[in-house]
Amino acid sequence: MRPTLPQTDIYAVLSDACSQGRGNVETARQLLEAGIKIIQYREKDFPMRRKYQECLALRQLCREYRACFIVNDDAGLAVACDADGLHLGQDDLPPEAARRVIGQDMIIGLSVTTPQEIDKALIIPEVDYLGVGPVFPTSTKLNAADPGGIELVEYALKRIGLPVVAIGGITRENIGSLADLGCKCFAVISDLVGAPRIAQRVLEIRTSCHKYIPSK
Ligand code: 3NM
Repeated sequence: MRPTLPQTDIYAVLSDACSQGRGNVETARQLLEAGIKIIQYREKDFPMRRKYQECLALRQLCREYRACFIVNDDAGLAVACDADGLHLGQDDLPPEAARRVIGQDMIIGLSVTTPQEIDKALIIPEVDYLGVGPVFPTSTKLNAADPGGIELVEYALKRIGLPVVAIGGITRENIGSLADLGCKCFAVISDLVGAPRIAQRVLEIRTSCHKYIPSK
């Protein structure tokens, strides 16, 4: 049976370039040790063999910590490393095609950047959660769409139907404005994996939305 996205606060997206030299596997280990329950692998420019090897190590770590492991973009890589989920952008394989590759037992997430894309995504049965953003300006994603602001997240939350993961420029300073809307899951790269001390940053981010989110 297809798993569901864990109901948790922080959705960590790894980035070797942001990781202060720790690398993805050590960063993930520290995130998992700090209680993070969703880890996404997103390295667009690495050679496939490197991606595969890192994903195998991350897959193993996520199993040990009972966390959900999601691969960005690449359905073949997701299958090869037995990921729990695949995250797709609007220019990747369409969710129905990706489902044929990955089978029924993997979560599919879809990035949406506008209200129109949200409406369309909500009627695609293969999609299990929405990545909504960028909410705020971000320099981490090249060619990111214009920020939709917290209004974009508010729109997605009001439509109901699928879990909403807010993404893009989210930091411990602005996360409260999203939590105020009732948003429960936040994908963070630079403010999380770029922190000098991961465990402390997880605590800081969680504290910023603590009264809304059960911290697990
Ligand atoms: N996807 P940071 S924004 C990977 O809007 C990604 O779909 C986005 O990085 C989207 O937390 C983004 O450092 C980058 O801003 C998020």
